Amino acid sequence: AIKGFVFDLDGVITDSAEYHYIAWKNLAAGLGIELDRAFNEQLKGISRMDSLNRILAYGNQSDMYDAAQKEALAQKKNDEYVKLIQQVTPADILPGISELFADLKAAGIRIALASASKNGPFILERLGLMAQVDTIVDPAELANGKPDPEIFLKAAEQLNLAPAECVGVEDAEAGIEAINRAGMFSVGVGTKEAMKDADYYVTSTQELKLSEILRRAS
Ligand code: B16
Ligand code: MG
Repeated sequence: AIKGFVFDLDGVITDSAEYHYIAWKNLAAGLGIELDRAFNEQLKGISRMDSLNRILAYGNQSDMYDAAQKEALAQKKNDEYVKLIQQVTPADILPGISELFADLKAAGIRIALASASKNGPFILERLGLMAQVDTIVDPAELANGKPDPEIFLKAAEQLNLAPAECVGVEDAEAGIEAINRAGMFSVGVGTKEAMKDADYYVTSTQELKLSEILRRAS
């Protein structure tokens, strides 16, 4: 039986991707690299430093900065991102998520957060959802980012559950791969094409219904 749900944050609980995009776009522009939304898709679910590395590669600037300079660039992006997320309120919870959380609580199913974002706890706090989340994986403690299954395996461990007792919910292709490799039932939010490897997918968070997910997962 399913006893835990493991959620990605950005793109599933709230749309912080837009703020990541603005902050990366501005940083890249300062380096003479122009980013668009299509490219931004590749940054979803990817850690801060991996995102910077992809942007530098995209601009053919991979060898132009040493580790310390890259740290400074990543820090600069994060400073702007942190400023932007100060505006987050409970109104920014994506449609259907509050209802899903309430249904999970009522069913006695525990909730974990598996976000690559080091700003995850701050955003949950701003959304007013901190009290409803049972455990949060600290991305700073992970050796490998998504699509490696580590973050989802850690979430199951923190919930004291076997991966097979958990459902993972993601909007990124790398995230679905991570859930599948962890041995959880994967639920995707996105297009059919992007979510082709998900065990079950919906096109918007509004369609995430506990009864339907449990029916599919069993
Ligand atoms: P930070 P998720 C991810 O969140 C974002 O999708 C990704 O764009 C971001 O680079 C990453 O978190 C790291 O975030 O710079 O705040 O530590 O989708 O895993 O919830
Ligand atoms: Mg995401």
